[in-house]
Amino acid sequence: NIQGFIFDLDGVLTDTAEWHYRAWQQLADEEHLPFDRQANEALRGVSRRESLLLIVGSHAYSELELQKMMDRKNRYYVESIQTITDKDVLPGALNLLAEIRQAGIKIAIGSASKNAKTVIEKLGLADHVDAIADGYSVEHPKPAPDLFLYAAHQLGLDPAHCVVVEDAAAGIAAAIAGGMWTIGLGPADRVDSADIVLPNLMGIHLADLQTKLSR
Ligand code: B16
Ligand code: MG
Repeated sequence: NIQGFIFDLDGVLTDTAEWHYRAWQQLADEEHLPFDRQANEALRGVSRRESLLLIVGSHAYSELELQKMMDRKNRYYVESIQTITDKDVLPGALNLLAEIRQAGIKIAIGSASKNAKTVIEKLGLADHVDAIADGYSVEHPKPAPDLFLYAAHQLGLDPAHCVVVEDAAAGIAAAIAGGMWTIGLGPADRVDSADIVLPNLMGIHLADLQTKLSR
């Protein structure tokens, strides 16, 4: 039986992916590195450093240059998320969070982002969750299980009693590696290793998820 839900942030509770994309695109354009929406798909749920390494490819940059580029991308991104409000919570998410809390089940957010706390505050979700694991919480990013194990630990729960809700292949892999149940959001080819695959959280009820996960 499920005692805790761990929600990814970007792509699950809100759509900051577009802002991440635009910030990377601006950086790539300035650096004359080839990049587009298609290439951006590989960056979904991937940490800032890993994302940059995917964009620069085999181009040689020093560690200092990489650091400066990461800082620059983050400045563009942070500037764009200032306008986030509670209207940017994705459809169905708030209702599901309320049902979970009502049922006495614990809730954590497990996001690779170092900006997760800011985004959660701006979305008005801080009071809806019991714990936050973010880009500062652990050393090894998804697909390592560390972030979700940290979140389960923060909730005081056995990972086997937790379910992770994710939109990224790296996130589903991380949850499976951590011995957790998985709900994948998005096209099946991206999250098909999840226990349950859904297009998004719209119209999704806790009872339906519990039934499917107990089978
Ligand atoms: P930051 P998630 C991830 O958030 C994003 O999906 C990914 O695009 C981003 O690169 C990563 O956070 C790091 O974000 O640069 O703000 O630290 O999906 O794990 O909530
Ligand atoms: Mg995500």
